[in-house]
Amino acid sequence: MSQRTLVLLKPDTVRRGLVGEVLGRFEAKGLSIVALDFRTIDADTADQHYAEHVERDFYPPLRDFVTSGPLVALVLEGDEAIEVVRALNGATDGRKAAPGTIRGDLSLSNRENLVHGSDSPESADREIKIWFPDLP
Ligand code: RTP
Ligand code: MG
Repeated sequence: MSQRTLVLLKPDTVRRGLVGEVLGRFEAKGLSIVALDFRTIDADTADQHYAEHVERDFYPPLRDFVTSGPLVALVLEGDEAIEVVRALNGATDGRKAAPGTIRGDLSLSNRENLVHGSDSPESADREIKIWFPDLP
């Protein structure tokens, strides 16, 4: 079933010059870009996006990280896009993520792990409205 998912190429991806590499993996997989924007977010937007995590101990440094510079926000579409993107991203902790995944190949951090992908259809709907409220 075709789905849409909200993906972030977090500020570490931009800083490290890996936007092309990471975006290329999603495109090569066959997912379609239906929205894409390069932007720097403020703390309020970070809090909205990470609403489920705002009370966690790890959230303050995560908020500092995601607001630390420009990122690339995009909506990808394709068959089972939500699960497919999460599989391509790999496990949260780059040190433990499997080789062949974006995080497994390119990240050595549990926080600076390059990418975000929505974790369910409900999350995807919620997140797409936050980042791309005008997307039809
Ligand atoms: P994401 O939401 O970014 O796709 O990542 P995820 O589902 O694999 O991980 P999640 O549990 O939703 O965590 C969101 C982001 O918070 C940072 N994080 N830091 N213990 C820590 O220091 C810690 N745990 C998570 C990561 O950037 C993670 O992607
Ligand atoms: Mg998550």
